[in-house]
Amino acid sequence: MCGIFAYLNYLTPKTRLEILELLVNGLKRLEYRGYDSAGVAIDTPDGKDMALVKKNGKVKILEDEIASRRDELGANETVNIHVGIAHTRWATHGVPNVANSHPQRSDAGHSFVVVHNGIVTNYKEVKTFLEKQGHKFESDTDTEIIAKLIHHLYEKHPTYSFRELVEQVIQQLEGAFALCFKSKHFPGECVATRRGSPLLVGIKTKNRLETDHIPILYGKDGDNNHQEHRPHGRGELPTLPRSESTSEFQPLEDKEVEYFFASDASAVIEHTNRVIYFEDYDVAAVKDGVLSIHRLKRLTDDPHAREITTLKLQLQEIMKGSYSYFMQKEIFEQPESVVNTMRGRLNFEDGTITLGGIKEYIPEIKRCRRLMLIACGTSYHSAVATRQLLEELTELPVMVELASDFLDRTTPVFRDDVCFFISQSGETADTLMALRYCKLRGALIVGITNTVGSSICRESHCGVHVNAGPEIGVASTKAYTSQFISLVMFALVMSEDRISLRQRRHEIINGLKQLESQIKQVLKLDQKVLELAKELYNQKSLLIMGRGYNFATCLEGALKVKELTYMHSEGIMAGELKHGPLALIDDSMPVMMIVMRDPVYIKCMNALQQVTAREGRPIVICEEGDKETMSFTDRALEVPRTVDCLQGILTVIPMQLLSYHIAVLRGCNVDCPRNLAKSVTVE
Ligand code: G6Q
Ligand code: GLU
Repeated sequence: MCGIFAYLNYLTPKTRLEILELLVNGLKRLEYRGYDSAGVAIDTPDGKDMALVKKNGKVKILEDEIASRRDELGANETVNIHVGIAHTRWATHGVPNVANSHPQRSDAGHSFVVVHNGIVTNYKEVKTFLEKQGHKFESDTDTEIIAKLIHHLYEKHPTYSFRELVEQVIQQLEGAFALCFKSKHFPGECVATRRGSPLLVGIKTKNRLETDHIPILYGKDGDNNHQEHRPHGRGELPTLPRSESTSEFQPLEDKEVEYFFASDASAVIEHTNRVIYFEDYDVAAVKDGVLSIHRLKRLTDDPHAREITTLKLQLQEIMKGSYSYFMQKEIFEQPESVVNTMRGRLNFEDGTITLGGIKEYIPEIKRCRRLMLIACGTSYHSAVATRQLLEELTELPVMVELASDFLDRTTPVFRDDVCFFISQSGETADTLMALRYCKLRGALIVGITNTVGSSICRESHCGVHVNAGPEIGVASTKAYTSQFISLVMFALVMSEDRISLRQRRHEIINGLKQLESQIKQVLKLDQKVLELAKELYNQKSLLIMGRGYNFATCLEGALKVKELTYMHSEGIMAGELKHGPLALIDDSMPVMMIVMRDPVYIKCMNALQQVTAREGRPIVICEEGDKETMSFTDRALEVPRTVDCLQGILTVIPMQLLSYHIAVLRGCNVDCPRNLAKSVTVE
């Protein structure tokens, strides 16, 4: 989804050009999240106004525009204290264009500007109210009401601080947001807040910070915080309680400081590894170089402070390295990423598995009524891929659900259900909504995420970090194989005291041990896959068939082909062939079939024969050296044999490579396919 980036330098002189470069670079780091337009706001050289530069399309276009306006923007001038805010927008309200892109402003004089990630659901009511007050709107966004509302409140309460004004504003807003404000009336100050969308701040000081936490200031009288205050239908906005600072506040030791507000750490890591992840309802304000975090109301389990986290992430981890695309890099990282998922958890010596994040909950999980695996897209496929093994090793009913559909059905959920939420980003709105739905009904919530500190992570009772490392390509690859392995490890933990399953567990653990070298072997198919891609890239459609443990590979392979190449592709359960899809088969329909020597081998062979009997010429993914299967085709991709329930990890990789190569050959944007976003924070 969109990206927020703001930069505040306090007593750390920078030229305007440096500031603009910093802002644009911040946006570039967030590009992978998906967006359609971009913009920045900085002070004008005379310090009396603001300059907004906004462009439709890529950050590069914004960068070129900034370069062409260098003189007007006073690029060479140095400033000691300054706030710049920047944004990549993924339109939800109003088409992508300059007027709708952010920053959105309060008025032509730029009293206040704001960047926003999310959706304000009651924007219409607020807009009607503001229009009645004489405010003229210039965009179709929901965001613009925020800029106008803060201006309105400022005029009404001229003594309020910037932070207090933001607190007043957010109490009028419904929906999800991360916001960053800048104001002409509060030079050198920046206020940021969130509710439902991610936001963090990176802190850079000359000397190491003395403190590892920032105390939270709670409003003295915040009890009205949860009341609904809708401006519509009233003559004026209600005045809400002001939170007050207290003397407890300890400023940072260093005077010279830089702050980087961002939607995620990838935009911050090249500047500092010291960050604070904000929680919903936090209002963070920087004034006179001092950061303070406020909340209007203190809940019983609220902490006294927000911790400053030291990020372990290295910049090169989020850079492309020698690969042409992030997706390609991520496919080739899988020998290491699968090991990272198992590291410190699976002891191959004695066959024990410890999942620290859910250890204490295992007895409770063992007593549950059923397991529910809930996710979207690729993450959903990892649930499909492991369902059979989970059923086998836990002997519990296992439901696998698409988060959106699960919510549409208002599915019954009970206190003795255990609900897994699988998400690479940990921010997917559908998955998060389903999580909250299940939590409300008393189920145990287990998060399986790749993003530490993400919303799903924080809102789960317990969970497993898949530890695949940052995944930047919008098409998920290494996160999938790591999610797969995390769920396999969970199944193994659930069956550790079952004597009858000892042999099976041993076989699986052994299979996991071989994965690193087997994945390396599969990756050697790259050239061969490229040749196949050359045959296929002009086709309109690609059918991918399989069943049993490899059905998930068909779904995931087809999703990869669709999203990356814009070709039609469908994953077909081979058992369903004769119930319809067989009608599609002729000598020109491109078909791939996955045929492994597992319990459904004979059935897969039947399907293969049915296809070849209709003059289909399938490309087969089969086990290394399986001459019998290969006798039905002239094009086979041979993958090493592993234990049946892990085979899907090895069969999905040729599909990842194939979709990648077809996308390159078709000239598609591999890392940012059209219309898609890495982190889908709207339902
Ligand atoms: C797949 C896409 C997409 C993704 C979902 C769920 O290649 O990236 O299908 O898997 O949008 O995202 P999360 O795993 O982040 O919840
Ligand atoms: N809802 C806002 C808009 O459409 C923000 C979208 C976003 O998250 O980028 O402008």
